[in-house]
Amino acid sequence: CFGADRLKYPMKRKSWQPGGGENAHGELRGKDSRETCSWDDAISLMSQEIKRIYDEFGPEAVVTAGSTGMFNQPGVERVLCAMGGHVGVSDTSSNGVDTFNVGRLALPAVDLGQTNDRFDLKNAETIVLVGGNSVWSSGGSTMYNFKQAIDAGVQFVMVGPSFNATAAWLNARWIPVYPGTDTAFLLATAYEMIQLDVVDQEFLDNYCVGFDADHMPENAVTQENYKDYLMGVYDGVPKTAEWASAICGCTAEDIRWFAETVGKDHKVMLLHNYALARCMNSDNVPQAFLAVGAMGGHMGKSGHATGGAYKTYAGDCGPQLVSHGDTGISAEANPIKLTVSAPLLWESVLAGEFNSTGAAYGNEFNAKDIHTWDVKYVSCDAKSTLQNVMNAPRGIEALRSVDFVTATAQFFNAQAKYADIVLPVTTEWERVGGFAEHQRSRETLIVYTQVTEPLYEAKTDQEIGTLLADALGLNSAELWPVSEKQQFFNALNGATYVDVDGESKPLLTITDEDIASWECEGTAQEGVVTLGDFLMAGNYSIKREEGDAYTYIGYKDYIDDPDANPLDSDSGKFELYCQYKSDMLNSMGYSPDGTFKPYANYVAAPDGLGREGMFQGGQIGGHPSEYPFIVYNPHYLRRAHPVLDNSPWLRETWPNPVFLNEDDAKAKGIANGDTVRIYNQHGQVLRQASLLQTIMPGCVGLPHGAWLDWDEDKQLDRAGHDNVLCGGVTSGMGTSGYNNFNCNYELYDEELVADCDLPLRTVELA
Ligand SMILES: Nc1nc2c(c(=O)[nH]1)N[C@H]1C(S)=C(S)[C@@H](COP(=O)(O)OP(=O)(O)OC[C@H]3O[C@@H](n4cnc5c(=O)[nH]c(N)nc54)[C@H](O)[C@@H]3O)O[C@H]1N2
Ligand SMILES: Nc1nc2c(c(=O)[nH]1)N[C@H]1C(S)=C(S)[C@@H](COP(=O)(O)OP(=O)(O)OC[C@H]3O[C@@H](n4cnc5c(=O)[nH]c(N)nc54)[C@H](O)[C@@H]3O)O[C@H]1N2
Ligand SMILES: [Mo]
Repeated sequence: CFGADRLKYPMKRKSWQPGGGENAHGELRGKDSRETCSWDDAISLMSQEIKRIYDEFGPEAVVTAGSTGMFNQPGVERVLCAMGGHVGVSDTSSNGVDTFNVGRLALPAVDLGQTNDRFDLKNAETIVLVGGNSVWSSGGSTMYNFKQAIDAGVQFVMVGPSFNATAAWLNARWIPVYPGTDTAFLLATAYEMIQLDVVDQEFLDNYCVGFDADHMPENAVTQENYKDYLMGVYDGVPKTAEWASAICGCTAEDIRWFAETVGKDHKVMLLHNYALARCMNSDNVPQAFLAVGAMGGHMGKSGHATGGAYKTYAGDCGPQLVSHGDTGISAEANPIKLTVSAPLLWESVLAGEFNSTGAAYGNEFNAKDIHTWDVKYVSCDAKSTLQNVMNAPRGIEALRSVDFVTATAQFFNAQAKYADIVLPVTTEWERVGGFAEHQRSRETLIVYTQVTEPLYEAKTDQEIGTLLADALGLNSAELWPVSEKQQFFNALNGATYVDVDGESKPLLTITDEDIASWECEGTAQEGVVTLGDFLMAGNYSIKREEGDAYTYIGYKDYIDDPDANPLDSDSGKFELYCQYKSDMLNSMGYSPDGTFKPYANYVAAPDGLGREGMFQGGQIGGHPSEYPFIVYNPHYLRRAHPVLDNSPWLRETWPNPVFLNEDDAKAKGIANGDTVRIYNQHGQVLRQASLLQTIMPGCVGLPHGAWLDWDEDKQLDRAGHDNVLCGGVTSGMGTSGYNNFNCNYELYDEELVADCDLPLRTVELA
């Protein structure tokens, strides 16, 4: 907030003029100097250009990748919706392929709260983390909760490409698997569970469909079942430990040990994060994961769980116990229903056509549904699009090809650097208040309030939107009928908690004097904490104790009485054969017809191809490969995506190296601290090497979110921007598969300045 590099004034790119075409000098985006301008001038230029573009080309020439801002959708996006809409960018980012599969498949996903409450962790014998690195990526008391389990003697297992900080802290047994190969690992686990006779047949018969020929769902259009697939009946390939070992890189012994460990005679919690779902062709991983959990009978009972572990919800699930109320203002609907799939965004802008798969949350699935478009305006609003969307080098070209680019920003980040008009937006500290939505738990509500007046000339999203709407002749009072203060007050007034009888009650005691002093409208009420105390404390936590009424065991209702509490799937049961899943995935058109079966089948990835051979030394599918390594992107402690990556203190505390397997790197003559060029067919980046024995041979860990530092001449990124190596490739249901791109690396003859010693990224003024 107070950083010396904070953006202070609205700015215009020097060579840009409204009117499009030549006037835009798009080719100078990212190179040009800047002029500061007044808010009046910035808004006037912006509204003039927006009006021209909507009048001449209509809403389909406008793309915006906005997300929810403070309370609601960000200001510029709201205005664009009122102007007639824009093409949206659909992305499942965090959850990868898991987003779709939940629900109809009745999959255990963390968002649905289907694993157990934190107090139950210690009742397991073994807790398996398939991916996950809570030490770096979960806020709150996640590691404290896991500590309770360690103290109770629970054994942890980590499945994934690195023995990361979390695995080390948990003293976990590590089963190394290459990124994007979890489906193969889980298929072999299932096969070996059958061989070892540790399958809970009763659970499968009562709660699942599709495991064997005798328990098929009514809507099945084939006779194929999961068990016969595992045995190799359909493709002649039994999914043995040896078969999977060649794909995922762990030993067959590891897989058999794992199969025994997660068998029906043990109390096991199977927890996954989403890194394994953020891989190309990982579409079947949710169902393969579900199947192992079901075969072990690990649902609905204390000490057993199968589901997600993510952010502050890792190891702590159940319905939300304390929540804020509505703000009284809802998102402006976007009249344009077309969306472009994020991995294909930049290539589609350049190509002049895109498919509208609505991959994230829509219902129209078809990559062959091609639309032509001629993008004139890209608005970056509350999203780090040029950072977080795949294929950044093409992103730069795409941005240079359009008439107009705008960004709201707090610092001179990638979006701001390539934009024509940059509007300084406030941080959380400069606004009336709000709630932490992502780093909380089911039992805590975190609130923040204003600590400083807006710095320099920064404005809130609502203020920006209001100015823009007025300049465009829209009715801003209709777009924002509620003030920001009143919105915050409404959310406080409507805050609730769940009492021990399961009843929802007002959280805050609010008096008539409170209402008068806030100068807001509201209702006086009796709660369990006063408004003043709540705001002073900054949070409210439900008091919890062992065995209390809030204790939650995922799927308990269903397991106790499946007829009375059917699941959301078509059959009402866990679908190890799910007709909807394969019909949906095959209809998307990103993969050859029939690629996906109704059960979890193994599908090799398009780019992160052929680990089969790599394991045996640089061979892919039996052929030597130019890119024999796999790069994945751990979310990094120093920042939240790119946010805060500009802080010199954080840079000093956590340098941003590339993590390499020590033996691999030494074989290439690379030592700790050496500059390494990491490259593939999509791009190249530089980073200092950090050599570890705790990352699998063949793997490269390139931390997610480093601020783009693009060298135009050499066409490489010095900061190690991850989306330079993640090309615009997609698969399956069209999600972003960040974690399994092939790459190679070599020693590079250039000394890199440590990130913390680089000058602050401030604006060059003309
Ligand atoms: N400090 C910080 N915290 C964050 C974030 C941040 O940027 N910075 N981002 C937040 C957000 S939005 C998210 S989505 C979460 C993400 O946080 P996490 O869900 O923890 O995801 P990652 O960091 O991508 O991956 C964690 C670990 O999974 C393993 N892994 C990677 N690929 C695979 C795979 O294919 N299979 C298996 N089995 N394991 C794999 C790697 O060992 C990696 O270290 O973090 C959140 N928290
Ligand atoms: N290669 C690769 N790419 C990835 C990932 C990966 O692992 N590898 N992870 C993916 C994941 S899991 C996620 S969730 C996405 C995240 O991608 P994004 O949703 O783009 O996340 P942020 O970078 O947090 O973007 C938020 C932006 O909004 C700004 N901002 C914050 N508050 C406000 C506000 O109130 N108003 C306005 N106007 N702006 C505000 C911030 O400064 C920041 O620039 O990235 C994805 N991209
Ligand atoms: Mo995420």
